[in-house]
Amino acid sequence: MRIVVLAGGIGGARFLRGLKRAVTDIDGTDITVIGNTGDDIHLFGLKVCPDLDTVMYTLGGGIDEERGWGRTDETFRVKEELAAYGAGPGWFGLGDRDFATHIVRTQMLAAGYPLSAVTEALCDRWQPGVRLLPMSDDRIETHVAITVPDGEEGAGERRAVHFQEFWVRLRAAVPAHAVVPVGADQAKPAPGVLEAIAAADVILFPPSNPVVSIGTILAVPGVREAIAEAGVPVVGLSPIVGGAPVRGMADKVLAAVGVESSAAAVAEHYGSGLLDGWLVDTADADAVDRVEQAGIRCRAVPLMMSDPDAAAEMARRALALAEEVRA
Ligand code: FO1
Repeated sequence: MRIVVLAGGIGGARFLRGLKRAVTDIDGTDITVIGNTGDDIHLFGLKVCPDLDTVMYTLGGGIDEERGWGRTDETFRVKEELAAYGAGPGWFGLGDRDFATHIVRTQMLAAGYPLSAVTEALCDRWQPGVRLLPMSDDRIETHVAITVPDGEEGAGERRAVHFQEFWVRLRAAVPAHAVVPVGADQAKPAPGVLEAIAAADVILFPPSNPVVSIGTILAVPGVREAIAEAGVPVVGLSPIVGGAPVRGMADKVLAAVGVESSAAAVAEHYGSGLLDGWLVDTADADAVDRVEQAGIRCRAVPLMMSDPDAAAEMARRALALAEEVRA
């Protein structure tokens, strides 16, 4: 069975760890991950790809489990030295071991390799057990229109900031008025992306951020259409449980795009043209009817990824729903 998964950062990576565990005993199963690159940021002359690295490190065994991003057993001496020179920004925590990934990536990009080839080379070391494709080799950066907070120069004014500044420096604590994947409309899907979707037996939307992760991948021209026309079950898992995101700031960016923070509203946001099935948490069992009214098969199952076994069970339920929809 060929499985394609659109993945963002921490939630997507943890789901994938469960999915790998769930399918180990199913012969001939392979997983292709289409990773979000809208979170990418250029710092100190280096290209950092948070969502690709989080998937690669999590599945390759190098992730810092407690933070959910960056490398385990990390130190921050280079970061301290940069700060000593007044070389900003200081708010993004790049660790010494993590820097090696960005140096190798930037070196290869400068030598002319596309991001997809670079990602493949980095994965040679990590052996994530999935094929990890960036959604595009072209530069796409998610920017967020905010109101500058009090106490900052330009307080009260509207300004666009890089997603990482919104999420890491501002802790998503300011109103987000719009989310824009800058460059998406001129971008192309990376080599292999459309082919993987066309060859898939099932396509999964893990509990990643529906706006800045899954939404950004769907904003790459051709991707949404390819999924809608793939003719195979597309099943998603709600990142919203009981009206709040399990992790991160999905509620803030959902508001920016006018979507209520509920499991049902996210399913409706994706739409029945895209989604065939949707898993909500047992806490949202009352949402099942509304989702089914939207033409999307819906089941209520435990969706808290408390450990890899719980994530594996969620993956099994998603695959089971896909088979139910296929029938
Ligand atoms: N998230 C934080 O909340 N604080 C950080 O300092 C931070 C640093 C960082 C460095 C490398 C990396 O790959 C990810 C990092 N993240 C950090 C997480 C990142 O903001 C998120 O993983 C995504 O961009 C959202 O999924």
